[in-house]
Amino acid sequence: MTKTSEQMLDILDRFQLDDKPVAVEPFGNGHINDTLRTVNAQGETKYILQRINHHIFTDVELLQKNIDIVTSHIRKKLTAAGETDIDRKVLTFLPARDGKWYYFDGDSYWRVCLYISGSRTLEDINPVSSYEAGKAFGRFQSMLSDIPDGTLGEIIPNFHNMEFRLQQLNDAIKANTAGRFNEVRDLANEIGKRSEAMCIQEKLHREGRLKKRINHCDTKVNNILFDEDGKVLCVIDLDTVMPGFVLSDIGDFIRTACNTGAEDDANLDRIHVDTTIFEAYTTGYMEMAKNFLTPLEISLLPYGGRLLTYMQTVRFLTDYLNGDTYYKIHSPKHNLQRARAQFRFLQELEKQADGMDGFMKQW
Ligand code: ADP
Ligand code: GN1
Ligand code: MG
Repeated sequence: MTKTSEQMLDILDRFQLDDKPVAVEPFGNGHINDTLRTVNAQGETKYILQRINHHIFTDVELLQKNIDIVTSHIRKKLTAAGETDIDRKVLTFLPARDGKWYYFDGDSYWRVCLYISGSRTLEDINPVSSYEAGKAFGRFQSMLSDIPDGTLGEIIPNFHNMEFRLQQLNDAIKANTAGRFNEVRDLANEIGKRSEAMCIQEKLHREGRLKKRINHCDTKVNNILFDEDGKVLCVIDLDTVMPGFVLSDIGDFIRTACNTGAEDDANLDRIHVDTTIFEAYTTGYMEMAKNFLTPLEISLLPYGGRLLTYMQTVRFLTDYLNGDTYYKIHSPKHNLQRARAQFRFLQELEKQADGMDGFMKQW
């Protein structure tokens, strides 16, 4: 349900805030939650207000508990490392007046965090910012690596489980709820050809050769805040931080940052791989992560890019077949356009696979 500005200001008033917002504005372009920023009487932004998509994050209590564990843990690590300006280096959520980390208005769930001042997201990443991003995600994983098993709940079960995602696609094909299968038969065939090669993580895990670690699980470029000088301030969008395979995080970064086109590019000829972004990211990432990764994980990192791109093709296509029930869409065939663009990027990554896999040999 759409809310008026007045209703949103009323929602903000349910939180323990020091500053008084007088207006809210839509902000960011995520596919799941609704993000707004506040404006005070001086025209300054102090807070981010988000409506949590509780159809996807069905256990909001667990969601916010996980985020509290993660942000408190990082804060402790940053303090111990003698970092300054910590409020700009980790997200700070603010409690509601009743002490909870969210407010339920009878219809939607809301949360508020501090707006990180002087921050921006980069749409066009270059090798320097990519190297910084690699260090940031390596450090992020490393800081979370000592959270004991079982502490964080698996907020969306099987989130990056490829076998499960293929099962969902097969179910969607069988049900053909929206009557769209004929239109996507070609793409479904291409997906089918690669299914075995794309499920090796689950197989390696069953054989005891690949363990689960705490990952961010949504390392899109726009989930990193940079300062004016292109240095990383903070990793944001912590909803999906949970145990998973380490390839997820480098994978989603390759998927979004190394693509010379857009995630949903209508012009497939714009889609190529910028390998300089991959090399810079991997160099930064390995500086932080090589002490905890196994040789098998290191060799598989570029495969992570192919895997996450394949997975995203499958997820967008599944949603298209189901009649667009998961991702926000901005045109009737948006999910199909996204799926086709992701598949083209996968084909481009496949062409570069030998070079990218070979780059890992130096470690
Ligand atoms: P979504 O789940 O919809 O992707 P995000 O938490 O990633 O939501 O927020 C969407 C956008 O809002 C981000 O890409 C970033 O530009 C901006 N943003 C989110 N949180 C903050 C913050 N604390 N400070 C500054 N900008 C933020
Ligand atoms: C969603 O919320 P956002 O836009 O950062 C999705 C990711 C997908 C991504 C594709 C909870 O991320 O898993 O990779 O869209 N988040 C969830 O762009 O499903
Ligand atoms: Mg985001």
